[in-house]
Amino acid sequence: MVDSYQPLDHELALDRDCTTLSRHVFQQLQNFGPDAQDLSALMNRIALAGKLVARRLSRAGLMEGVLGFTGEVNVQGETVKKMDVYANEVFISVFKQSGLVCRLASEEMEKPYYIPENCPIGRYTLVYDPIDGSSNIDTNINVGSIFAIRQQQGEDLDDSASDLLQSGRQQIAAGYILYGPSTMLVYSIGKGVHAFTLDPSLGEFILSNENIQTPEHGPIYSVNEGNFWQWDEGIRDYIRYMHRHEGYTARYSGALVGDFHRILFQGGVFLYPGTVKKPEGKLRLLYESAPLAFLAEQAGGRASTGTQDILDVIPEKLHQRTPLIVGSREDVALVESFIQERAREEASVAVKT
Ligand code: AHM
Ligand code: MG
Repeated sequence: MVDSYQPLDHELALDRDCTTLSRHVFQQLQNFGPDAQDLSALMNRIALAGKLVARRLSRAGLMEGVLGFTGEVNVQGETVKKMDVYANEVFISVFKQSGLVCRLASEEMEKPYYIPENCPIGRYTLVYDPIDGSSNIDTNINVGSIFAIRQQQGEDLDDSASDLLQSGRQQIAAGYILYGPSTMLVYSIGKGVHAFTLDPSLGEFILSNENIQTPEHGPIYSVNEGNFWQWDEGIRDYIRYMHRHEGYTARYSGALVGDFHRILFQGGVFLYPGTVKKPEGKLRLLYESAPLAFLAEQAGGRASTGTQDILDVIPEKLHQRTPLIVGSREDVALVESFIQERAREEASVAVKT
């Protein structure tokens, strides 16, 4: 006869502790002052948006008007999915009620969205990608939302949002929601990186992984190799190196959040380099690369353009794109070494000719 299963103490621990997101923010800041209240409320609002998006995604194939394209093209020149529009609106409506955010800027809106009724009190800006990896939606593969919170500086009376054109080091908080087999919210307020898993029966995000540390090195490289023919030689050299050395394996889902999540936990590197025609690459600095760079650094990893830390890049425009190399310190450095080696060779050829 098989003995009945007796859970071990540590297996019960998560259920017993039930650390919620707002409690976790207060724990980290170790006070209940106004800034801690704000951050806790902001994170709660982001969690609410995540739950609303997750709920719709979980039944997408059964509902009318959820999957497919709207027929429109966004400011990035990309076709818009119905879920992109829905998720963008969810974040707006959730933050309209918050009283805390005066301005939202997203991938789906050419200009920031202002909430004038919040402006006298709400001094924060939310930058976000409502649905990252939206080409995955119609085939029921993971997607995500990426966010960062910045303190609004100045009055922004001319709608220029010029104070957003500052480096990623100005981010107060950053994170993402991953809509995968379970929905997870991963965030940092500059005190490590922490992951919460949505318990659908409670409707709450519960702390599941505290102080995540990315390994110094990992086996995974994550890149769209279909772009090989368009890359600079430095990136091609790196990929050839991957192909010729033992101990590496490729993983690429087409959704940055999912690919980054794997590397955050298991190590390795994600890259979306520029191409010869588009040296700035595809990913957007303010609401894709910089938030993930913030998390990567907080978890002991790195994020680079190939020549500069992502968090040091000062954007010139809201929807600026940037090459992104992010993950374990050693693996990011390896990619950079190939880029820089080629740059040196090209410079020395230029000097000789
Ligand atoms: P999106 O935010 O419009 O979905 O675009 C960003 C996505 C990333 O999630 C992903 O890493 C990349 O674009 C995939 O692009 P590609 O299909 O060119 O590999
Ligand atoms: Mg995106």
